[in-house]
Amino acid sequence: METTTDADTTADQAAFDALIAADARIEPRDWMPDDYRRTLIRQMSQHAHSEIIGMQPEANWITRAPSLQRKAILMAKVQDEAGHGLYLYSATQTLGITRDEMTEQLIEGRARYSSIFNYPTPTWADMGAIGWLVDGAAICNQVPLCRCSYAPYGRAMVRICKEESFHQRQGFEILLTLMRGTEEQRRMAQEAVDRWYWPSLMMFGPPDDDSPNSARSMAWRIKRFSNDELRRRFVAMLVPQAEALGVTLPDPDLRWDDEKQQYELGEIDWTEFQEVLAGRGPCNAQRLQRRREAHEEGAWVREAAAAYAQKQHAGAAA
Ligand code: FAQ
Repeated sequence: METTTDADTTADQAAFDALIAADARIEPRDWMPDDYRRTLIRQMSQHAHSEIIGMQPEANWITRAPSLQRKAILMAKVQDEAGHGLYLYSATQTLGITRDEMTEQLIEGRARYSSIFNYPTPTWADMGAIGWLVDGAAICNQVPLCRCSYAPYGRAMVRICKEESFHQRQGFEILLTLMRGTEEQRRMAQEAVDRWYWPSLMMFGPPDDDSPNSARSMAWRIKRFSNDELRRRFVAMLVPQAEALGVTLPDPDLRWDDEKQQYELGEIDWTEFQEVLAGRGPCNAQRLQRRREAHEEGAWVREAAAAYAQKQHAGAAA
């Protein structure tokens, strides 16, 4: 039996540190510190859960989309989110956790998923605001993750980001169509932007001073930029787009600081963020309940797939 000595571990750690310092990639079979593995499992599984729970606010509008074309586009988008969840679960499994364990953590309410998916979607304009703001925030956060030091995560993010770019444009286009419509449609678009703007800023996580994981994740090159830096980049991207749309970003304190060459944002309501994280957002209970039901309703599919796989395996072995 092989035993691991202190000398082995020190050499492994040195090899890992050298890879990180060289900005190279860590592959699943490479040695990695336990905390690095745990951090990745935490972030990647939360990310996967977000994609899966994130299907719900938009799926809510598939039957009520205003035209056949809008319905087809929305269905494709929601299916893309399912695909993102699946790549991310697969990538997370390379770290030694099973899909069943992750699913259990989610449906038992022990896992986090993005705060943003606990808000309701009362009008069609919310589909535009989600695409423009939520997918826009996702792109700003996730493009740097394409260079994440853990290779399977980075590879999954490349494809995901391409699809998110399409999602953001379709959201922008929904809002543009509404803004070129009637007075009532313009009001509907502005109200949806008012609803989603602040929650989309919260997607980037707590302020840097209050972000316990950032420093280590940045040293490990999992995260490349801090939460506040990405949040500011996102707002800088939104400002000219809001102007093109003719919508107002609902932050009277938003201003360009010429000296710092960056936007200064108004105060974010971090109490609201903490409430949503604690499970007390507008839709937390409903989202989890729906996920649990879907899991139970899907039991026969899992059983059938397992029986089929067993049959194939028996056939191949005969
Ligand atoms: N919601 O120390 P930090 C999408 C937690 S996908 C809930 O700063 P970290 C596509 C955090 O987990 C959206 N919890 O943590 C789509 C930690 O708690 P823990 C999802 C949050 O990890 C579009 C604690 O607060 N994207 O939108 C949130 O360094 C449309 C302290 O925070 C990703 O997951 C939050 N917003 O930075 C789908 C991207 N923020 O675990 C459908 C990958 C923070 O210690 C429709 N993730 N927390 O108990 C990341 O980049 C990072 O994990 C951050 C947080 C930036 C989210």
